[in-house]
Amino acid sequence: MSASRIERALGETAEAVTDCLDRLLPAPDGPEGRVAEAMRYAALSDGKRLRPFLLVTSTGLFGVSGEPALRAAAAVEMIHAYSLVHDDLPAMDDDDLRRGRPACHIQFDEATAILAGDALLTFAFEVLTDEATHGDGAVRCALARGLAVASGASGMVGGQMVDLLAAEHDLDLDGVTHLQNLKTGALIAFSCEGGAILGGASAEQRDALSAYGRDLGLAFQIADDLLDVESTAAQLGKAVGKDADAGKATFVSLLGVAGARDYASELVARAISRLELFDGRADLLADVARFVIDRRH
Ligand code: GRG
Repeated sequence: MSASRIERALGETAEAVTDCLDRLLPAPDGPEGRVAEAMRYAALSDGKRLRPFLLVTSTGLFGVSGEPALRAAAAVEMIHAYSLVHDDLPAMDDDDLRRGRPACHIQFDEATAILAGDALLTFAFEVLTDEATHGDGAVRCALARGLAVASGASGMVGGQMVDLLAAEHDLDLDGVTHLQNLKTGALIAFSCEGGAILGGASAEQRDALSAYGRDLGLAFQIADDLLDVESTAAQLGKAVGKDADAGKATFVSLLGVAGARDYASELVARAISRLELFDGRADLLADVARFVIDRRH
């Protein structure tokens, strides 16, 4: 599949998931309406919707599509949007620009941004545990548990903690890999495994998708590090070069540009090899893995 076809597939899912988010997110109403406004500002802004694409495409492998897949994908994107809102706060990365426009705390204010992040986090679980996502309570419970583990102290939040301390710790390759597996990788891996849960996959299929997601998550982060040194803020719609300025180790600082690129390609090849048991039916996941390291934003 050519780059433009995978871009088109990503675009179609992005549109459907954004439409689902728009339908699900509360409309601003009453004295508390400002938090709904900030939630919508953060979640409906232009993102690649990579995690929703992974979830919808993985679910599709098992013949499940439509509203259940879109709702689960929207829940994952809510968690991602919350993490970006909180990451941009002055107490964390202190960034003014996100997705090419003012960060949530600049557009609103810090307290509103904290509340909007909190509300996106909790609303994700409200959506996931609703019967409209899946009729079987055990499936809803497995989805909620998986997303909680990926987002919490042993996943994304834990990774953010390591990241905040990284400037003082001189991390080596194992240290940076651990940080990024938690901070970025866990949610990407869940996006793939969540599709297996929602689709009723076998344990073997679920493990394969989870392993694919872990390799892809790391490759995605290496590509992000490469974009960070090779692009401008205007191209990415967010600040660049902050890790280097803060003296934090990255895959690029540890391996060099060529070494990081080679490592990302190796991870993508390994990710794709995890899909062999789907006999060619997971071609779209193979294509998106290649796209992740070739992307320009
Ligand atoms: C505050 C709990 C908490 C966590 C923050 C994910 C994260 C942890 C911070 C984001 C900071 C960052 C730039 C991480 C690098 C990789 C990454 C997650 C980039 C943003 O994801 P994309 O490229 O963004 O998928 P879009 O805007 O396309 O959705």
